[in-house]
Amino acid sequence: MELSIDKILEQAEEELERIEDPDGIRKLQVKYLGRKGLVTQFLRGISNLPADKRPAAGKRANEVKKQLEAGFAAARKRLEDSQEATERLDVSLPGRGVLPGSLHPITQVTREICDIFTRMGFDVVEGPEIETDYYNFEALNIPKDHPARDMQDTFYISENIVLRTHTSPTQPRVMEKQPPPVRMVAPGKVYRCDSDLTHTPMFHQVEGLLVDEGISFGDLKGVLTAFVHQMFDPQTSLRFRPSFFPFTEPSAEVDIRCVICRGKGCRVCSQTGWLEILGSGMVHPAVFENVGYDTSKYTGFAFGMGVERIAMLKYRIDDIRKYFDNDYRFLRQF
Ligand code: 2NL
Repeated sequence: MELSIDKILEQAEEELERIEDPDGIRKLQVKYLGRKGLVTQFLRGISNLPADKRPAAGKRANEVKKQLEAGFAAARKRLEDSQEATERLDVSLPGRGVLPGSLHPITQVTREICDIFTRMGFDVVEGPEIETDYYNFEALNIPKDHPARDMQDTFYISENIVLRTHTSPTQPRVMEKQPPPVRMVAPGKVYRCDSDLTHTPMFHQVEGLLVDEGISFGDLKGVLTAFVHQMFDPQTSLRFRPSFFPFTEPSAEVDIRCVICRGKGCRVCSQTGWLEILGSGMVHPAVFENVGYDTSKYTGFAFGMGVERIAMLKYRIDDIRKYFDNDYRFLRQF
């Protein structure tokens, strides 16, 4: 008998205390109470003891066996209880709140712009972001040597396919399909090979077009003034400044009194007191000829604006990249 039965008990209890998984309990049980287990072997060895020692040894061994069996059962229960405690569902806990989503500020401003024109009778039309050279440039009277056509400025997919650089190609697509009158705005994403503090390679525009008999520059001024007064403040002053676009003649850029300094001059308006917010003009007759409109009967005006720029002025954001970071702390404010 290498180990007295009490030594075996002491060792087993020590090991049992350190057990942390059911598998460990099973192994211990085999080690002590299995067919070749230490307690079992001790019991078998009793017959080799002197006759007068056998009864006491047998009695003690059976006590130890019972005590160990109880110990294993207790250890199993201890493990089960702690597992249950970690897995148990506390139905009294308050639920996890669902954060309400909201539209991206650029989406909100795009819709606000379109809504103002919708109330004036314009339709909202969306066109493809992947365009042909024809609709993006040719139909709009942008000549082959125009700098906007440069690989440096335009994303070319192939020789004749580009990522649209403005939403204007939507307009000849519409005009080709329907005779005047046309009143439409074209919102959407546009792409230019440009990325720095004030330019992102993708940004958003809303362009507008109105064609009918007898449309004049006065109509352009009236519609764009109504737009500015609804988008910003009804008191906002506007200024129409001569400009040039290949697709309009005459062309005008529209400035508004600086919303930050109200005309005194500040960093945002580069001390001029004015902010440029959109480009516009009377549709060039070459554009009408390209879509088969009778230039002796119809005239029209068109305009285009950058949504990020309008949104920056409206919400006084000083860095265009904030619209593209998708930082929840920024977005939740809208
Ligand atoms: C700007 C200037 C402009 C147009 C866009 C247009 C479209 C057709 C015919 C004539 Cl189909 N013009 N669009 C006209 C003037 C200016 O955009 O600064 N955009 C951000």
